[in-house]
Amino acid sequence: GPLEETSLPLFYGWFLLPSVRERVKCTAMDFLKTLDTLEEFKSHMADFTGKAEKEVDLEQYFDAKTALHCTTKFCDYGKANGAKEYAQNSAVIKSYGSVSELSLTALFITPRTVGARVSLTEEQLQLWPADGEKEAESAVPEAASLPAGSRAHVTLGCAEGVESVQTGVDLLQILALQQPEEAKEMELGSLRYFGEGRWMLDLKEPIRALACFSSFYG
Ligand code: 2AM
Repeated sequence: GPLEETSLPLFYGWFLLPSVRERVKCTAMDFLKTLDTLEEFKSHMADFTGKAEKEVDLEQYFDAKTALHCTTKFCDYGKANGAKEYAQNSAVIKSYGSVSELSLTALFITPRTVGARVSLTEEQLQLWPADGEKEAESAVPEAASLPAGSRAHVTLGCAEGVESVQTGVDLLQILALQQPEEAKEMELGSLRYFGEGRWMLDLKEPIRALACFSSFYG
């Protein structure tokens, strides 16, 4: 009936607690500011602008997100594949409303998105959907062969006209590439360029972010 159809959320995920949200946003802003001034980044500016000489202000380039979260299952109010099964999963029911610590281990940017990579614990992986990576196979053919949880991330910002679902795709794309040996050591960690405007900063100190496992109806 109609009640059943509307009882599933838009998505499930871990929602960063308000106190950590600001800290994560500040770190992301620092990252963008630093990147913007790096000669290495400037030499690949055309990836973002299409023109070699044109400058880009990364803080303006991305539309920052406010309600920071790490999506586990996109249910689309029940229309998505496996939504109902996910909602009925005993681990999901048991963990609903509980707070755990997310480990943000890297920051990445592409001409489309900026995000933080989340490294899930074994316990957190119980809440990760079986098709989490495979779903992105049409965009990233190697996705299905990456370890479960590879797609886990927090979307920090999107370029104009880009939907946030792109962030996980961008992350999987970076992970599917061979990691370049050359890295720039920075205060926050090691920065690597993956071509086509894709950069990843592996954090020396992961950001530990408390988050509540819950769902969003919109
Ligand atoms: P995100 O997880 O990269 O931020 C509402 O749109 C939320 O669900 C967003 O957080 C978004 O991306 C995520 N989302 C939207 N469509 C999705 C999809 N097809 N698969 C996985 N996550 C999706």
